[in-house]
Amino acid sequence: MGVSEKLFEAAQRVLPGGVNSPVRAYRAVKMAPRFLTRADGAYVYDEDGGRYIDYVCSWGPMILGHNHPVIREAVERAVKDGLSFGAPTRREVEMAELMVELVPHIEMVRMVNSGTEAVMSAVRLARGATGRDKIIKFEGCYHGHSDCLLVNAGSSALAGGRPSSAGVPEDIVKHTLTAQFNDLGSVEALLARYPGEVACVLVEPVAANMGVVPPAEGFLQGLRGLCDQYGALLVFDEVITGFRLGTGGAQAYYGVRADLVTFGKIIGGGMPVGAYAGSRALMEQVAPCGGVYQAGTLSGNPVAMAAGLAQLRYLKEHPEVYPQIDGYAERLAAGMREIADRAGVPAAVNQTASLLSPFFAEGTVETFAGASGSDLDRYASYFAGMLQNGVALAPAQFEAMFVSAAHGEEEFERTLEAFERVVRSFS
Ligand code: KE4
Repeated sequence: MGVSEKLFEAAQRVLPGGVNSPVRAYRAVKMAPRFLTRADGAYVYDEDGGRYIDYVCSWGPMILGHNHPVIREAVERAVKDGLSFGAPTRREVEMAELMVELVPHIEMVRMVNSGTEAVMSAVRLARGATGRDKIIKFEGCYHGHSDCLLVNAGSSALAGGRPSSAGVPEDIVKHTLTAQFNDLGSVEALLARYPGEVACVLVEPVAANMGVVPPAEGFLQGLRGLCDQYGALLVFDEVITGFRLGTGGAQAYYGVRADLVTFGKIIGGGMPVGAYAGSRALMEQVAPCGGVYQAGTLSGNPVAMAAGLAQLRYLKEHPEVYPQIDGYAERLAAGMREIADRAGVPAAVNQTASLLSPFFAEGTVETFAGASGSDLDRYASYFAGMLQNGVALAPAQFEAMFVSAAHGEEEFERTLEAFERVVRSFS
């Protein structure tokens, strides 16, 4: 028994499922999780001496690769001045000013500590600002674990076979309506059925918690039009796409204005940071200047702000990162498609910017039904095979592969070699 297995046994005695977040338990791939010791560049290292090309990237934050010196040194400098004050600091102003500068259509930002908090708060603000109770989300999209959003959720809620959660009262979720991603008709039907009652339409602009499913041509523009028609707010959950599709995120990438935008992951540089943002008219309805309450002991934490600022400033000063990582992902997806075709193994590889997902399915995957209808057992075999070949992927189909600026030609070649070995074993 290896060290990871031994640690997992100990972990399961004191941590639910042995983990602090369900997807890490590897249940969807039916094996004991790798316990990591460190990460550097494009690689992670486990307790048994394993070294893996990493496409989890901490679920998105590590866009520059792990242990980037610019971020590490910013944190090392910050910790010398203290870890947390519970008081306003210069860095929080600089962080908000930088986000307002880089992200279109936002005038104010509120920092929180996770994507969950960001989306939960944005939904509360949408409800407070409109005086309406209902919200529309999409089946298979995941927005963190706040009660009203654990309905038909994606990510590990879906992988665990519980897209809705125990412990959430019916009274809470009765206002959460579910539409189908890439199906504008399903959205309009709900808006028309509940005229004047829907506070917001909440969407991942690129669905990345059912695997990666890009928005169909006109879908996001259509949501904007429907929200304007019915007086609902359009909320882009950019916890994954924020600063991933470019410094302007999905609003810039697709040219669609959202009323509220949520962030996480990349803006923390690996530290616990989330944020929500919007117009001054909306954001000044948040306490202490408005009636929508939200607070947090560690919100805007000075060390976390140092990490986030270092990463965002680097991305602003090095725009070449984006065509680099997008180009890598595009080439990798093309190579994977070619290999699967040659091996006669049905696979759909979706890719948007530096996000990609292979699905083992016939034809294309453009909806939640397509994603959830793919061969999940084959994904589990694929995951295990890639791990054996030194490539660490998301341990569940309903996640994304994340490319970082540290992934280079050697990693590219080795990833495709591993993919070919594994896929050939299926044919
Ligand atoms: P966190 O509370 O995990 O920081 O963010 C929640 C969240 C909100 N919105 C989107 C679009 C997200 O993808 C997430 C979290 N993503 C998952 C991975 N799919 C985090 C990994 C995990 O749950 O351990």
